[in-house]
Amino acid sequence: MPTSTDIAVSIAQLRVEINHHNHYYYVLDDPQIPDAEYDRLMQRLQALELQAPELITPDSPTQRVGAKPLSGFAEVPHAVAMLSLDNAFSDDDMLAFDARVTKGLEVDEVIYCAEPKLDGLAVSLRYERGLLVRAATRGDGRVGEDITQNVRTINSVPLRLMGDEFPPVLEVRGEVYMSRAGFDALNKRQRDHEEKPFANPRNAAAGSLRQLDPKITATRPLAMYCYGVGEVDEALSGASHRDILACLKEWGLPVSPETKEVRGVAGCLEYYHQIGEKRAALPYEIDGVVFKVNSIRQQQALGFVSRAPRWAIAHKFPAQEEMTRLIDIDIQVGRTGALTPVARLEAVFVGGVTVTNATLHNEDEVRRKDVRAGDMVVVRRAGDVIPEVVSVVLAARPDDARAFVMPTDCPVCGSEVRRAEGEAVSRCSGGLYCSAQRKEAIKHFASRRAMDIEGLGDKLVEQLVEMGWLNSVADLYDRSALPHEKLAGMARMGDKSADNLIAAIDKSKQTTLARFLFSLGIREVGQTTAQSLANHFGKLPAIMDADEEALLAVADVGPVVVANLRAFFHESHNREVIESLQRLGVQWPDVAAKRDQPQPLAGQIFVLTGSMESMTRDEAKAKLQALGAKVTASISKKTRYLVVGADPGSKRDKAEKLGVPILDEAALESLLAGHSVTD
Ligand code: I6G
Repeated sequence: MPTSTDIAVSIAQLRVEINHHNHYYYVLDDPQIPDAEYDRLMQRLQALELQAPELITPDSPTQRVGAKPLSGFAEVPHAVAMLSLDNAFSDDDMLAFDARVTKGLEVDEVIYCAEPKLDGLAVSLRYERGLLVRAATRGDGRVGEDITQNVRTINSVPLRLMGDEFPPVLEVRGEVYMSRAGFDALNKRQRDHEEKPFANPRNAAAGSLRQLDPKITATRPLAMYCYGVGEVDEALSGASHRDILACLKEWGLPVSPETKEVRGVAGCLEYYHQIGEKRAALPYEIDGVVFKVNSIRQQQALGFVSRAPRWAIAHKFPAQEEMTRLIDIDIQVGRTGALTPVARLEAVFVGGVTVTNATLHNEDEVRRKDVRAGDMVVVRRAGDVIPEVVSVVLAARPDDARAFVMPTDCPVCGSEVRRAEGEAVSRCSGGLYCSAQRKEAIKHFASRRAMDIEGLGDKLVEQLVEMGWLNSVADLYDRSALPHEKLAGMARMGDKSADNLIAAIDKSKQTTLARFLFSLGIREVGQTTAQSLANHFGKLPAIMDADEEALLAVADVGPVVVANLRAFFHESHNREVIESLQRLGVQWPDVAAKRDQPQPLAGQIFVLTGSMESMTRDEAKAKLQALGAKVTASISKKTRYLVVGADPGSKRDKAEKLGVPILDEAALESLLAGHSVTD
């Protein structure tokens, strides 16, 4: 029978151990033990605390969630005001800021500390003798709201600081945010429960922090990065902002790994452009970069103007959301006949480009957002993502706004529009009779990842289809259907371009089975599935005639893909097109079917980054897949190898952080040649 002292000792040890693993998992992104082992530690602690409830303290890792719902948020005055930042919207604004700083300090050049500006919510954490006692929103800068119970549920926020070097009173300022992946998962959950999804990660983070019931906040994937301090009752060691961040990190607080010292305004602008390029690959949204004069002495010399420091500035990226008028809702018919409602907009500059169209996804989305022609809408364009209508500004709705009705006939070919039960998408039933579907099918067929016909751009395909000269992909290879003169006579073509295009078409005749299958544009058959089918069956006739059971035996192939494959190959028109293509010279070597081929990389996940010299990334991917490997776009703990070419970008950093082994091009070639590599 353990004594009460034994229990107290075990509890103390478990708390230290769990806090250590929390820090590695949530703050350093570098888990040290499997999740199941962590869960076991937590369960053991819970069991011991149940035996000795008098030993439960507020900083125990079991106590993150558990507080009762509040009836409202109490006010919290900030001992040191939470300031705002001045903004710079251009390089010129940055030059002007730097000129003010250097002039004020009477120096030629300043060292700045740079870090991304997260698109989240500013909060202040108050630690007393290392314990988290209060968390508050910024509010109006002088008085915020008490959100302690909610912030306690954020796993990357320590309930107790690490070590014992921290000042007795320490207020830490930072930004609470939601990662993109967390946001997507939350919105999926919201939709599954028929609840309203959030418009963007910032709104989701704000909504989650302002929950009166901390149990709800605990289910929300929030995180935090700290960027500075408020009230501190002992001078912090260190002469620079960077030193302060290093202290915060040492005490277990999360600090952005992107933080960097830069020299002068040139260094600031370089950092801004580098982060801008990395922006879409970051796991969270940012809306700019913050630059701070690094030396604390220089910060003090510069001081403040009204409510912003003179020594800091936020260099903002172009806004990703703007308001504009929705003129009308058009219908776009895609390759598979899907009818997509598209908003035609009054031109608006958003996310760094002028946008005139934005997707509305499908009929249900239009209804859910209640978007009507004539409305003022919020348009979002993030990175290279297709612009979308996020929401309607209902207060600005005109009396004559027109509701959307999905047409019953295809606006391009007049065929009946059908919406299958349980599906969100309405489709034109015209198949390749519909010129819109034909255009898209041919564009897909010719695209780089499919038959790779260089010089056959989208506009040219559209014109050729409209002229009635290109009715099927087989016509591309048939010089009697599409002779040199016709091609040369098209807008922006001529003899030379027609020659080049015909040479590119001829070159594409030598292809691979996987590419050919992918180029057919069968629904849900992407590159990976096409490669799996090619690896498994080796020959096209075997795929065309495979029954359901045989198809289901292929990796990555489920009932939906089986149904699509069977429907496609059942269609006599499709078989005829394939026959014509082969008759006109399209060919590929048979692949050794899976049963004859070794799969030494089966079950291993690879990620490719950077450009390679001896092969393209697509070729490397195909070769890896042929050996059974799975090739994915993003790195996780499950990744077996990251293959890096030249200019690898942020994936390399992530791999190093997660301990994923890295292969260079030579090692990849050696692996593909059947040699083993050492991690
Ligand atoms: O709102 C903010 C975001 C990020 C900040 C900030 C920051 O540093 C990375 N820094 C300061 C000093 C302030 N607001 C006032």
